[in-house]
Amino acid sequence: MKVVVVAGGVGGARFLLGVKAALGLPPIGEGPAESPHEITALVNTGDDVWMHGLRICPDLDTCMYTLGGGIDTARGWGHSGETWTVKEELAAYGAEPSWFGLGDKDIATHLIRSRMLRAGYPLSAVTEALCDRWRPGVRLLPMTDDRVETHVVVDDPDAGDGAIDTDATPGRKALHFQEWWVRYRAELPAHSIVPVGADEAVAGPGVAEAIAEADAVLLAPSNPVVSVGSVLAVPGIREALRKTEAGVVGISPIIGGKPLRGMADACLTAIGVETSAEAVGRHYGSRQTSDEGLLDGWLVQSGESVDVPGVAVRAVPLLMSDVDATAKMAKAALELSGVDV
Ligand code: GDP
Ligand code: FO1
Ligand code: CA
Repeated sequence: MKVVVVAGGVGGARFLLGVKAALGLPPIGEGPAESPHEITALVNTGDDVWMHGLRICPDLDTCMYTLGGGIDTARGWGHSGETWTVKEELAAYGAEPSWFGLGDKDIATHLIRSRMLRAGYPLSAVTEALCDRWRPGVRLLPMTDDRVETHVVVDDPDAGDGAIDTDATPGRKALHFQEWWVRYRAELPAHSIVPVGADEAVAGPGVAEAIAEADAVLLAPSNPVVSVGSVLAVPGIREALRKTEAGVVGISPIIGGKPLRGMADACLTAIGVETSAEAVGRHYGSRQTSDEGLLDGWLVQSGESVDVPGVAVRAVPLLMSDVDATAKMAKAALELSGVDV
């Protein structure tokens, strides 16, 4: 069976562990060579950023390390058993940004990626090369090989400090998503969230084909704005999802009106969508009854009563507390999409 999963970082990666388990594959590492199943993740690259001359791809790395068995599970990003010597040395030089920490082991990944990108390899080829080591057992495809970076427009936090406005509106500033998310913990109200470069981007190699050939397409319980939303902003991807013969099913990252971790509520507020499973389902919309909609099915938490016109809604336990629970949830999503598991 060919399963395509649209994914961000932690929510996407943990969900992929469950999709693998639901198909009888080992959640971590590679499955048997002769497996009849092929899982492809279309991964958000809007979080990506250059720092200290290194290209960081947080969501791709979170998926790669999680599925390859190298993630720091408590943090949800970076390596397990990490050390921070380089970070401390950079701090001793006063090097900025000081609010973003790169671990020593993680830096090796960024060094290889940056060297390959500078040598002219596209991000998709670089990711494949990195996955030769980590063997995630899932084909990880960047949504695009082009540079797309999410920016967040806020009231300038340094206004009055002699700061120069970079945005056309006086007093406003566009921050890279990482600065808004990590430095300011999404506490600066966002006027807008923009995947800069997405309009001119082209879907990465294999992305459109994977969607067209899929038996099932799942939207992971990832951030609907800055993870799934960024993937959908790449021209052609939404259209491919609307056209595929596979059923398309989303899983709500919102339970009881709250995101499970992170600040997805701040992102939803910025685009005028309420933080509820129903509002996010309606935001994705129906493939059958709306012009731009994506969903045939929408999974929400047991006990929640949700109506999304034109979409089959099912309520099941949505807490990814361990791989077994996540596998049950992934199985429910696959069944709702119309395939037998
Ligand atoms: P990020 O890129 O690391 O922020 O991760 P994603 O965008 O892939 O996923 C973030 C989302 O995962 C958050 O909005 C959470 O609400 C959601 N999430 C995290 N854990 C769970 C869980 O156990 N169940 C569900 N349904 N959603 C979860
Ligand atoms: N998140 C943090 O909250 N603080 C950090 O210093 C930080 C460093 C970092 C380095 C590499 C990487 O791949 C991810 C990192 N993250 C960090 C997580 C990440 O930037 C965010 O959670 C997101 O991009 C949202 O998905
Ligand atoms: Ca992310």
